[in-house]
Amino acid sequence: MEKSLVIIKPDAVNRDLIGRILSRFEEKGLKIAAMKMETLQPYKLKDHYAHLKEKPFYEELIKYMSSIPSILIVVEGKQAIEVVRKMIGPTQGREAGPGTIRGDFSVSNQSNLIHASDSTETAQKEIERFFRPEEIHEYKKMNFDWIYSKGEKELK
Ligand code: IDP
Ligand code: MG
Repeated sequence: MEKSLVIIKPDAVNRDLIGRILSRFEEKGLKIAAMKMETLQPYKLKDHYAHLKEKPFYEELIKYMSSIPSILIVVEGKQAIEVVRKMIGPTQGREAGPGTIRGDFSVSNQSNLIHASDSTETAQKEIERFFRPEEIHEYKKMNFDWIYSKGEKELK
């Protein structure tokens, strides 16, 4: 099944939103395959945000993201990458719709609480950037048969 990298960012940790954000993924029926707390080092963040190197907010972004610990999570489920991106909402907190994580808890374009992978390629790279293979867990959940129907078996 598909895996996505989620980061509960320093602003969410600071605002006591770890539990509420994590609950959303559990309630949706997604599986937590890995999870840890880490203060992200600038060298890793520079890799992670390489696509934004030329942006005027880049330095501030690296500073904010490395300021205090983040929660790193690998979320697993059928079409998890797209499902999670929909759950977090668009980048700009003020534009994110109610019901999305950013829409419900953020009014900022930078302090937007959460990161999630945006494609299959980036998800794989991002998971490898932040997790060692042995930190990712394969296990059977009791409620699995109630979360997907038999007909969805072929979905990745
Ligand atoms: P995403 O997190 O929704 O995928 P990206 O464009 O990949 O958005 O940007 C990564 C992060 O950079 C955002 O989540 C946000 O924290 C920050 N960011 C993006 N655009 C701006 C901006 O215009 N001003 C300040 N920070 C920004
Ligand atoms: Mg992005």
